Amino acid sequence: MSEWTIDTTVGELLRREHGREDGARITEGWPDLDLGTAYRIQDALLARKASAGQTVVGVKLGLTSVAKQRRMGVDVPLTGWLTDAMALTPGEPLAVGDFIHPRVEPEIAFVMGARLSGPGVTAEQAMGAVQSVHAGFEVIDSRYRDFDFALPDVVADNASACRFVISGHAVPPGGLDLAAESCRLGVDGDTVDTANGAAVLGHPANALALAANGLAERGLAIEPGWIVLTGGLTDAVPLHPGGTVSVAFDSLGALSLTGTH
Ligand code: 0L1
Ligand code: MG
Repeated sequence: MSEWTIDTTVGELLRREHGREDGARITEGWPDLDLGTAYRIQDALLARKASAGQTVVGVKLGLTSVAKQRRMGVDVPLTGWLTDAMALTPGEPLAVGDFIHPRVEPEIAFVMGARLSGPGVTAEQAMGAVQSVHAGFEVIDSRYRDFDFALPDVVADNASACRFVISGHAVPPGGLDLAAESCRLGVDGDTVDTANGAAVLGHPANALALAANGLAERGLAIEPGWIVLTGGLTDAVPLHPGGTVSVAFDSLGALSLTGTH
């Protein structure tokens, strides 16, 4: 690319997504790309998807666990957009060949009952706006080679968002201890990891508040009915054709996702 701009970056990220092709960091060619501009790229990418008929159904948080931040070499959480085209129904398989290098991570998901508008939203206020809590999976698929990026790259790339699914089992938030809520992640029937909700910034409500306050800086709020994916509880695992990733939570139930060709 001879000159990187918001428009050319959006075009390149969409080209990679549609062509199932990864590539180098945008910051290799645009080293002074800052975080504010990266979020403008993310919003411009969303506008292109909206003009193609997609609608926003929620927001995701990424890099909310210290372990994952260390592994990816990025030290702050970020947000990205969820659209209707990214939603899988429970039990629907993922056609792995449609993507670049999809990986799956278990998440605690919220469905919002009330608008949540920052700044200054506390975790308690955030939980008060939640209608129901669900077991979820996010499928991430970075448009960067080997998931290798700096923070502005991954923000521009809509936080590697690709697909997601939440369980149809809606649990009311009252009475749940989401910091202690534990999950067991399985691949093809073998347990590969365990974690609890405290892995997400100490409590998933902290992630929700952070998203509301971050969106407020861009004049945006979390709307009623939106889904919020609060961040991976464990490391993401690759999904292969014929393989199944499953998660079993204490109180939120179980979910599985199978890969096909
Ligand atoms: O949802 C996530 O935590 C992923 C955010 C982007 C980082 C990655 O691609 O691993
Ligand atoms: Mg995630």
